[in-house]
Amino acid sequence: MNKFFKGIKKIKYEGPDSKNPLAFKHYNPRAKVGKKTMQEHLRFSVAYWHSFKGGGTDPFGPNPVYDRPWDQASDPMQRAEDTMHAAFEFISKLGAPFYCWHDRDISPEADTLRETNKRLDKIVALAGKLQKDTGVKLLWGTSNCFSHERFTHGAGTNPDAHVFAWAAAQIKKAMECTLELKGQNYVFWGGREGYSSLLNTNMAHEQDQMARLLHLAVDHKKKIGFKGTLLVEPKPKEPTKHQYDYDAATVLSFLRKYDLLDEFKLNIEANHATLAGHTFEHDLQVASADGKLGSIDANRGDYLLGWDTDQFPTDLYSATYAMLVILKQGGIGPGGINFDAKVRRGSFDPVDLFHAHIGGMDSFARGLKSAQKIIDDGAIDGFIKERYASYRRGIGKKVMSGKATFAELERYVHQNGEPEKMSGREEMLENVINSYI
Ligand code: XLS
Ligand code: CA
Ligand code: CA
Repeated sequence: MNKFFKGIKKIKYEGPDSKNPLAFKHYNPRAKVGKKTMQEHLRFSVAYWHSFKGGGTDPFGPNPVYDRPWDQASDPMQRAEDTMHAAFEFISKLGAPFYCWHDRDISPEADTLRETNKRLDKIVALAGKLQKDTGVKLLWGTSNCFSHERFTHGAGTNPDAHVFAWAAAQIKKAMECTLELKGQNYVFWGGREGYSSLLNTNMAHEQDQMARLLHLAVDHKKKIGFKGTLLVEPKPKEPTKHQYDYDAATVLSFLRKYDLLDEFKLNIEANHATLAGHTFEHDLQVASADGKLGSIDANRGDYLLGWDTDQFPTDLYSATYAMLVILKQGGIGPGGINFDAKVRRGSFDPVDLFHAHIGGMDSFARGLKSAQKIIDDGAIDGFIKERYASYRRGIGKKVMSGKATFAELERYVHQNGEPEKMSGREEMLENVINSYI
């Protein structure tokens, strides 16, 4: 396997002092942090679409600019096979344990669903062989129900039931392919499940439709014996004006309303959280607090740009805050940390894919090490525990046990007057975080 990334050897861990740009400085897969190895903690995954199918196009430059020798053959199936070989060469050399795909990234659509599925079967067989040869595993599969023109007005939320049927048929097959490749999760991202204008939209109906689609997916999961986790990935907008899966809190209440909460977890993407007006760690925390943080897309946005730039993560604070949430909930598995990220348009060389992933993996490795130390030292947790101490005794304990009444709380205030002021110590806590980074 040395065809598309010639001259690049397996990326090794060389330690923080290394000046080799094609080496890890912090990600040492076998090194232990706490009770697990870094590889077990971080479960890194490479996104097939951005890294192998993306062309670096943007709204002002519709023609591809990336140099991608594997995506050149005139026959689309040859292109798909070459791309699969390139992907496994890249992922093995990088040393990421996982990858993930949309059905239409790995195999091109044909004229009929029957023919499309046949193509998919052929490519899935190749992927299965390459997974076996390399040991790379499938973190998740998903269905692209947003690029084809039939999905212009949505997939599961389309006003036309014929399109709903198409989405269902496509998801059915993608779930089966995910099972075939022993995928550990299956993702639902509603790229066009929202609206462009309220003037032509029956919102309540569309949400009922979406819930129907997810219930059908749960039924099919059980029918085929897929044991992986079903994940919904929130995103607020773009290209739609509004997507129903706006953010973690919205998705959780949607799942609760439609009796789907037991069957799903969330895949939280950094950039989608910021587009929703939150920090990454906010949405991670919202999902985790409900026991529903299933997986992560670690790509970030640019705070000066209002769209989904899907950049590789390099911010050590963000990585540390993310790892704090993950460690506190006991890990991210069977989900992982997926780089749903693309190199910038100007970074068109294949080697740039290595630089980008190495940077992302090293950032999260540093985040992991800092977060573990912060937790081991009780540097933040001790403060938080103390802050809520009044709920573990006296009147607070009674409140939490559900035994206090309004009348009793009123009596308490009459007897005890004003509470003592307590500082939140934000600046001190920020300094504590700085001392670990
Ligand atoms: C796009 C989404 C997409 C999902 C998978 O913004 O992030 O890539 O992760 O469909
Ligand atoms: Ca994503
Ligand atoms: Ca994105």
